[in-house]
Amino acid sequence: MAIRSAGRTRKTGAAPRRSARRGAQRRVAILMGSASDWDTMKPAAEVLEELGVASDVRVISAHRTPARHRAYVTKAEANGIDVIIAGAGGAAHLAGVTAALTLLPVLGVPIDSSPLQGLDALLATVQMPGGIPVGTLAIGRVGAKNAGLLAAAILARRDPAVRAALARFRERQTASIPVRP
Ligand code: AIR
Repeated sequence: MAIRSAGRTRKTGAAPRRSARRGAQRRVAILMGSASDWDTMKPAAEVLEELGVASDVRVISAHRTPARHRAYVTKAEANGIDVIIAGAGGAAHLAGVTAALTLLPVLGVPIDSSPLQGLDALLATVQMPGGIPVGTLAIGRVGAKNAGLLAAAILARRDPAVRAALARFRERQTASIPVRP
């Protein structure tokens, strides 16, 4: 399997890539419309890493890099990707066009990067025409975290190790909630 990790990014100069285990099969793709989305999308990669699921993180814009988008998404299933998470802000068409190009489940994260604070991205991501579904999460970092968890839950149906990791995550979360403030 020859999915490369993401290259250097235009704005931050940092390489937004993450893998739970070096050399592990990357089963979840995390796409974002701009390198400026990385801070918002990072919780998806972090929670997947916590669950032992490797992710392939890419800056891919349906508008600015349409050829890169098509090339990546149409080969994703053959490259071993099981779920695609797509986050974008503004006129956020990334998740919807991704869903149109693949049979893989696509989870959309609206990003609050515009003057409309993500409401535009939420509507663009969630209001898909019948026939091409996008599972849309909440706006921003919480949505990204939940997209990672939902991707893991999808994998968990067929992967007992991911299921066990998810169960441990829930147990830790429950134990961390105080009884009183
Ligand atoms: N975007 C990029 N291509 C298409 C869209 N919708 C989004 C990015 C980002 C916002 O435009 O997902 O949230 C602003 O991008 P930038 O690069 O100007 O910071």
